[in-house]
Amino acid sequence: MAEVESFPRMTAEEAAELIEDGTLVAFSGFTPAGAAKVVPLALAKRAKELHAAGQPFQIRVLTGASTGPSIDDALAEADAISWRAPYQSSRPLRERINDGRVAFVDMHLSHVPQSVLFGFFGKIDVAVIEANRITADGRVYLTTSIGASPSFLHAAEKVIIELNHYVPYEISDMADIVIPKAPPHRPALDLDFPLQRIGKTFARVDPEKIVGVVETNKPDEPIRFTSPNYYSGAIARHVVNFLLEEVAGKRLPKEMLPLQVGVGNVANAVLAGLGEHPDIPKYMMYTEVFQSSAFELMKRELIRGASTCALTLTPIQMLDLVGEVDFYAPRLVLRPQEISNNPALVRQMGVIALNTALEIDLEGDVNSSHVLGQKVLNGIGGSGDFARNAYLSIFMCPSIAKDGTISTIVPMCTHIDHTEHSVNVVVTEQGIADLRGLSPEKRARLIIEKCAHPHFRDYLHQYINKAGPGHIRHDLKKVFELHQNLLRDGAMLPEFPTSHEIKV
Ligand code: 0RQ
Repeated sequence: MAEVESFPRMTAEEAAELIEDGTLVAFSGFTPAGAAKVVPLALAKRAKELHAAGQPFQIRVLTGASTGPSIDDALAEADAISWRAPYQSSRPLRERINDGRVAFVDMHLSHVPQSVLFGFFGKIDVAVIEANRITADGRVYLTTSIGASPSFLHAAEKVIIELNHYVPYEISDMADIVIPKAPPHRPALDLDFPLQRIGKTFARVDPEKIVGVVETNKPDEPIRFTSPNYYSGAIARHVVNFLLEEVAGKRLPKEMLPLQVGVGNVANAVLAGLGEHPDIPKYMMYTEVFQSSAFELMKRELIRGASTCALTLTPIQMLDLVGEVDFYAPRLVLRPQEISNNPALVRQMGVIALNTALEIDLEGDVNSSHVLGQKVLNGIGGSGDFARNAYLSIFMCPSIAKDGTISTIVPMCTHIDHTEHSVNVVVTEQGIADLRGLSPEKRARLIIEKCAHPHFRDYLHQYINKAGPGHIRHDLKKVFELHQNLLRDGAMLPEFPTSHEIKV
């Protein structure tokens, strides 16, 4: 590889030696796609050895979004992370965030690159970025995600490249990379449809900053989804019927508008459910994660094309993608997260946003991130970038959680990621509540009737009946009674049937 000969090659262990205690390290990765893999593992090993010798070693970790286990699981288990942003989905890291050992900053994902550019995180000491090609003049071809890597490469003082030969060039050539300038010199983005290209297929780095190149040959770490079940199937059916009614009512064009679909089991299953319906037209996606169910729909030509920030696919799908690259390349564009999640572009293109909630309150506010308002699950991720600016913002979740001990429809959310102003439609397996144009009391009654589980409906109606008058009706003494019951008794309401008897 003539073009990389001028850069110092080294092992992952040698690269890890270049990273000092207390530094801010930016890793590539948006989901496990394109995440650095070998240097973080070597860093975790180094941290354990230093800790065993009684020496401190912790770094501050910045990424595009969640990562693979080699970053978050390994570094958290080695107690090597002191601070983390902007999103995570790692069990060991979550435990340390929630018991106060790791300081976590939960952020809108579109804000990450510009926060780097504006200097809001301070100096980025080192960027560790996966690429499959670099050139002597500083072109860096990224792999299965773009994330915030172009901005990390631009801002970091030192750069370590994980040169991953597993990822074929055809994938990096799907990239369309542009870094918007800082205001007041920031022109509008001239992007009118999802597959339009406005940038380059590579990111740029000052070659002088490259302190190490580590050669690897590794696939992305897999992500596992639970199989679609009764709940996700019913939610998908409600969403499909709703979209078809919108088309019939001419509130949506007949070819639909681009879809964004969030992360997790529910979103993945709902997307698969959309594909099953013969009347849903072939559509485009303007989304941040192109995950396995979307890939299957594209393979069947039900999705016409997708703009995304990451390809979060199974190893078999990745082989399929490369084997049929002539089919997929014209249909996929990989963008940096400040473009894939750009609020102005979401508004401009009229994206339909489908995101998942942990709990939804009677006004239509949504909690997507914090259990009982206290313990973070994953974070807000990109959901806010889309929900706030969507043509239609739809939130979905099963009406109950944890075998029915929890109602996801509650009088007031214990933490709010998306306010009632950013939520048009609420869906559970029970039904769909179209909140557009409704006053708070009407919204509350509709959410209870259409979306709450029957076991909780009487309680919720009584709550509203007895709440004090006002534009929004609440009883401040009882507003968190269900949550307090859960903490005290292990269930929001007593006498819920056991899971196999749940009436749905
Ligand atoms: O717990 O794992 O112990 O069984 O929460 O719930 O139903 O499997 O849902 O995998 O679809 O994830 C909101 C977390 C949903 C995800 C969330 C428990 C439940 C289960 C997970 P177990 P499910 P999903 C852009 C989009 C925010 C970021 C986002 C998410 C676990 O979608 O992180 O949208 N969204 N990004 O039992 C207590 C409740 C609960 C509850 C469910 N009310 N109280 N626990 N659970 N409801 C993409 C990116 O940003 C990259």
